[in-house]
Amino acid sequence: MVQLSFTLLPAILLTLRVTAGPVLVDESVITLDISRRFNFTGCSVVQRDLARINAVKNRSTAKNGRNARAVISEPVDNQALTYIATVGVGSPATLYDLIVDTGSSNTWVGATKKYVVTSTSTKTTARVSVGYGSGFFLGTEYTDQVTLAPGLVIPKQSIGVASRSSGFSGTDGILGIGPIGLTSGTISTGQLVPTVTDNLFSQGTITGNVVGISFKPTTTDDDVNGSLAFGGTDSTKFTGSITYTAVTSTSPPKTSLSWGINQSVTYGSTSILASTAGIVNTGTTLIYLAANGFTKYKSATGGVADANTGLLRITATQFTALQNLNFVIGGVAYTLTPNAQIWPRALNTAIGSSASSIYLIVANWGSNSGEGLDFINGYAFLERFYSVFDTANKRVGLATTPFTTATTN
Ligand SMILES: *[C@@H]1O[C@H](CO)[C@@H](O)[C@H](O)[C@H]1NC(C)=O
Ligand SMILES: *[C@@H]1O[C@H](CO)[C@@H](O)[C@H](O)[C@H]1NC(C)=O
Ligand SMILES: *[C@@H]1O[C@H](CO)[C@@H](O)[C@H](O)[C@H]1NC(C)=O
Ligand SMILES: CC(=O)N[C@H]1CO[C@H](CO)[C@@H](O)[C@@H]1O
Repeated sequence: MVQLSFTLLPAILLTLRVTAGPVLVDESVITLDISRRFNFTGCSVVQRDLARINAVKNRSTAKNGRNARAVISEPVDNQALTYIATVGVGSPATLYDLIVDTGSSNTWVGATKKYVVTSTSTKTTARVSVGYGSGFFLGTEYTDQVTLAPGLVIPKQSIGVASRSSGFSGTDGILGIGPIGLTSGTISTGQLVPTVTDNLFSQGTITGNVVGISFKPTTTDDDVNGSLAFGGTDSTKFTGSITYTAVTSTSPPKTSLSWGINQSVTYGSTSILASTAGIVNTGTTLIYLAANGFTKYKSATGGVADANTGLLRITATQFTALQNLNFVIGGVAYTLTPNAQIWPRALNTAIGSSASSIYLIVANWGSNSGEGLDFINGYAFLERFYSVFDTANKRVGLATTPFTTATTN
């Protein structure tokens, strides 16, 4: 293993904890540490998640993807929980703090820190606009050199440069690592925009068109708790082996444009959701289940809706009686222990609730199953399992980690 150094310039935010150096795991896999940032302002975690997911759904169902306008009027303007990668653009590189998002595929900068034009910057004639539910950006498409880490350099990456954006206070834009199909209709030339992973792969920098993602549960609000592996998987971050499942063929809506999979859900021995399609998404904080499944989970746990947070609240007695929640994917059960089913208690006050209450991290998607987007496995799931987004083979991989059954809460 070779340790590389990656000097990070002082960040504009006092709260940004700079990440450790990226690590070359083997010949072709390079990992990049990402830091977690929690910034609760205004509306509930649930409102913010639902707005963002509706935007993903709209993007993947729209005929031509041109629905940014519908999203611009969306009043939700906050970010609750995000993972940030510090990415260099230009030469010499300016560093931008970008949200890592598997639910969108355009990479763009300029929301907070202004884009700095250098000798590697080329302005194109294309306009770009993307709506996220929790915000949007409009601007111009450039090509520029993008440096994710030493050895992970893309000389001519197509990136958006924002002239207007909303909902991205405290961050500079997005590193979109979703499937290329989600860029449909985002730029005025009508072309698709290859992602950073697509370009690293096509230029031969990485030998697999794959991103492996490791997040860890945490109880503090701002720290380095994740890493991205480009080109393969980082075996130091998971236990056992990775099981892959094909991206779902279910449509409509075209869940397969995002990272869609088939999954069934049980609580103890009670069936909560029969096998159906949904997505695994880093742009979502909680886990969402179709209304019919959520209702079963609610009655099985005894949770009551908490108006303040939008989450289910349980008593200490109900907590001790919680059973495992199992997500069956590709024939393998991925289990959330009772401890993994509750919101980090140390962050209760950060979401505007009482420190002594116990909240569940499973929330209501709102519509019944059968629509093709019947669950969203967000961070609450991804912090307990290693995930692999394999574009080349159109599949999603999952594995247990040292944190899968850890008591962190
Ligand atoms: C999604 O599209 C519907 C109509 O198709 C629109 O009413 C809604 O505002 C859109 N929501 C988001 C978040 O884009
Ligand atoms: C938190 O969000 C608010 C509102 O969006 C923003 O003004 C503030 O700068 C953000 N703080 C950080 C540390 O990101
Ligand atoms: C997913 O579920 C759908 C609906 O049951 C089924 O048609 C499909 O074959 C399943 N598997 C994949 C990989 O899409
Ligand atoms: C669970 C875990 O590994 N948490 C770590 C998150 O990162 C901070 C440092 O930034 C560590 O102190 C925590 O232990």
